[in-house]
Amino acid sequence: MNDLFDNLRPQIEEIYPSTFLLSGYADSFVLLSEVMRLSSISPFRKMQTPMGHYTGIELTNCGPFGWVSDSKGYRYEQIDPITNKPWPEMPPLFHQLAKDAAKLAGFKKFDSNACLVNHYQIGDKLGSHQDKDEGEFDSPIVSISIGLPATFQIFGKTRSGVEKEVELKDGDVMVWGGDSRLIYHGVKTIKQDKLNPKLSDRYNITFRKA
Ligand code: MD3
Ligand code: FE
Repeated sequence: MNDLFDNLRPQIEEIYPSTFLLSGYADSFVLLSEVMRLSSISPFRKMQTPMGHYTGIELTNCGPFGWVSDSKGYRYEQIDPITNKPWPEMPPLFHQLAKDAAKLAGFKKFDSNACLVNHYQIGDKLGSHQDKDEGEFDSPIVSISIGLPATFQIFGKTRSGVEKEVELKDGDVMVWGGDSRLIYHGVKTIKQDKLNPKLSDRYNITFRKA
């Protein structure tokens, strides 16, 4: 039935097998102020890849485990290599938001222990890759987009050949799990938003079980 409360329920759509988009689910204003506070403790930094290149995107982490990359490879660390201190605590609001979004997508009891924050500026992109540095692949991944829109690309089981493109807007939340946990994915070059020409940044927060 098309009742009055339909537009109060989160809009959830399975856009690819085991890949759920919750449009506008998150309040980016509150999340962004938390991101700014976290990055005053563990600053945004460019990571060195094992190949010796630097990524364009800057990142930081919060929670027990943080994703790092250097000449020795990709891994999760409990100590921030810049501050030599533990990563800042994951805000309870973040942890609960990830848990609630996962539940809406059908993943019960998602207890994330790693929260990665990526910072993109106009011109930045993220090439096709898999997320496979986690200890287990049974838990889903939850991602929240803030700021400039981005085109998210799903390549599927192989590195090339785009199977699906999704526009991720401010406040959108995506949840992956099950069969899609190990798909190749990436983010197309971030462009200026014609509707909002002063907007210059995109942040993406991802929650994982390391
Ligand atoms: C699909 N970040 O940090 S988040 C990453 O927008 C990453 O910053 C992108 O890919 C970003 O690794 C996309 C969405 C995402 C994260 C993990 C996935 C999509 C995924 C794992 C499997 C499949
Ligand atoms: Fe990824």
